Amino acid sequence: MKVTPRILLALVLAFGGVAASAQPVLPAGQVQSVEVSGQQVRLRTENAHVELTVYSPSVIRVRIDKQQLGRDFSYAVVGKPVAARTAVLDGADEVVVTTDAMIARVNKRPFAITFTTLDGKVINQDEPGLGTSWIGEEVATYKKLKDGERFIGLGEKTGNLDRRGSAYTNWNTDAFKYGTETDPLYASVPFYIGVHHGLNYGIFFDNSYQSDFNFGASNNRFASFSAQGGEMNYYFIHHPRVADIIGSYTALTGRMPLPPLWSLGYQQNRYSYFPDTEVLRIAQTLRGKKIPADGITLDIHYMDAYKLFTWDKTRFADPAGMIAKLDGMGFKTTVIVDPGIKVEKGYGAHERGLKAGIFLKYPDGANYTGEVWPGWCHFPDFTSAGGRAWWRDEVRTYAKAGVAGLWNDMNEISTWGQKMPNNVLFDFDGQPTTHKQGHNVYALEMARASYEGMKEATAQRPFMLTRAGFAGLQRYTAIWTGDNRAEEDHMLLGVRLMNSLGLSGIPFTGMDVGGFIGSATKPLYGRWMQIGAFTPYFRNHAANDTRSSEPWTYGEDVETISRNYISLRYRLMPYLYSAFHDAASTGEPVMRSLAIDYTHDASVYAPAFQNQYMFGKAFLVAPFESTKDLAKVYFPAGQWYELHTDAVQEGGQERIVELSQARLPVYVKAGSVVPVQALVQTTSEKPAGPLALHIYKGGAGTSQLYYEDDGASFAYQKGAFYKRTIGYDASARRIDIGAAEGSYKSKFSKLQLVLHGFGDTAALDINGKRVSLDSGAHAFAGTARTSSVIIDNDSGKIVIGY
Ligand code: NBV
Repeated sequence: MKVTPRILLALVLAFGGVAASAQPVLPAGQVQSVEVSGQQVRLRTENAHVELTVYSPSVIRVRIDKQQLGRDFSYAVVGKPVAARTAVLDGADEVVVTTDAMIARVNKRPFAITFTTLDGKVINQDEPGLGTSWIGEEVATYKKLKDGERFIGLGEKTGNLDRRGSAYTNWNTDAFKYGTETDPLYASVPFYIGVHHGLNYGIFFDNSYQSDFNFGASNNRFASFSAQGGEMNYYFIHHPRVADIIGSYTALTGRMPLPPLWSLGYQQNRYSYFPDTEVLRIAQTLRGKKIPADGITLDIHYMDAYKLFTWDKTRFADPAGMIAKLDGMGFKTTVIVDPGIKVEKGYGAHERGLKAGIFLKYPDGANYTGEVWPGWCHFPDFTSAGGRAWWRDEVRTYAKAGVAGLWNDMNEISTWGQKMPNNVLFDFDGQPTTHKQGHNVYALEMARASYEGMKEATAQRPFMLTRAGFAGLQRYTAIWTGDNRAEEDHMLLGVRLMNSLGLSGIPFTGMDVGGFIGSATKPLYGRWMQIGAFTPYFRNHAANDTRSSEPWTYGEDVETISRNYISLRYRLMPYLYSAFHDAASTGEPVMRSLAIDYTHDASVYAPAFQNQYMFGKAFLVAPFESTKDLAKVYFPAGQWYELHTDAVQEGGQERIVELSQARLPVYVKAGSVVPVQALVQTTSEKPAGPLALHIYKGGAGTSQLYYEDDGASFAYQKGAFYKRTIGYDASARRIDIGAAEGSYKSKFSKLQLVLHGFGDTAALDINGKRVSLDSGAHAFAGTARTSSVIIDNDSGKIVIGY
């Protein structure tokens, strides 16, 4: 056929896609058709297929692809859409989707989405000229930058709390010795929160390919997110409170199950403690020196030649015996697990893996071989049901020996810092794909297999720690921030990393306290221990070529500081466990960046104050370098009690505070109720005396849930818990201690009130009874006063008397 210009034109019109794909940047183009079904709207644009789904009044999902939308599959998302009133209006110029909480307006020419509040305020909108487009297989959505817009979250990312002006990449990386600006690090959480003009929203980009986020870096026009393959697939979340955005995000990606109580205790770690006698010596020294602790962790040297699921029998002749001894002393044992399985004839795990055919493979069916600790290794495919099942079986050997926790390391996958070939195939649960899509979810699925395996084998709550991960990792595991350095700025960076992880739905976080690489100075170590006591996962760790780093190795002063702060944490255990219970039920983090509760207060983003955070809802922690004598602390709105002196500080201002090596600046928010117990040396010890409820006068009327259970099993899911809500209303001078709920018998037979700042209060209404605070020996005059007001837990009676 002779191709005339007319035929050519017809061809171009008929195969618009062919012509369009010749464009260097392919836009979604104009909307051509609209189809509405219930809570879903499907659109066909010139170059794309689009689907908007209302997941809840506050969550709208957007899927966009060049092809027909494919299998709807995600390792991150476990939440399903809920019935939500949805009105869809298909007009000439736009499609308007209205829920009870927000409006999505889809412009038709060209395709672009604007999200508004119900009264029309723009929360977030596609950059009108850029929208969603492709460069080859790379898909990107561009959002218009708003004046003063800030960006927070995005998981384990270095840099400032406010990420405006920065760009980041999500590609899980073994970032040994990372710097304070290094990106990417180990874990990827493609979820961020935008804040401007009193409005907040969250965007979760559920795509496991390498993704890039640009928050107005090297441009003043847009914030964008892109991935090297796959769909544009994001969830837009809007709530007036950041806490609720995290709530909706974790309704989608899941929440942390309650961890075992012991894992909130202090953990002593080193690369590596061996042989068994050394492990026991460390445990005995902690006990002897009255430094409370609950966990000991075994790094790679417990294995025989780094072969997973084996023990070096010269170092650990009787692992079960040693673990039992540790258990008897109130220590739980965690062991490290790496995904690399040594290629070696006769090595059981390798042979069984080969037989089960569960290792990652090249397209020609040969197993992929990469080099790591044990030498050349094969790697289980955790994205296959078979791979996970195989791993679950293998980890039983640890459960059998009495191991209580698994520490999932090197799971980026790290092969000596080398890049794994992209043609390695991942099963991706039945839809084989390449390393490009599988890489970022590998660690998430490893943690899942480890968690499920240990749970099946022990029927107890297992403790899990991971280095790498993806959105949703909180369903299975805690995370720590990898190989940091024993440097002042790293300590503070660790705080920011954890604050950011908390904003990103991950409440159980830790850092190597004391620093992994290099050796800390005495003051730095002391300060780090103080801060560590106010972080969710509190573990001291150090690399193999560093000096000993146990709390007693830095001299008496530092030992005392460490003991004091670890002991403080143990006294606060009832508060901390309740905060973990909150996190497990709401998704809100334990370590709360001030951006959560004081979102629109510009000061919280100031570089000088951005490291400050709330530990639970009561404590304001202001971490500083150990080298400083003076520092500025920002006190957000409200009133704040200095933890040790009860001195009251008015909020809404900054103050210069004097620093000392012995004290970390910590303040308690007025109106807080803080449950405290007597000192114990391990969480397995029963605390003596009553549970003291410390109440700090002031605030706007609060309630605190006190929660307790056996701390180990899943019986709490069947009602075996004990909880009470303690309400405190300062203006009404009322304290209401709610009835005990649940079938679990509290370990405290009595509750006691400790009142702070009530010196000028004559009387309080306690559970409807007027109690004079003036009578008797001025029981409540001055600062903290312990009452004789007792709630008898055993009889259920509230006995108020002197
Ligand atoms: O297993 C040894 C280390 C471990 O101590 C550390 O915490 C991990 O982040 N591991 C990395 C292996 C490589 C260390 C150079």
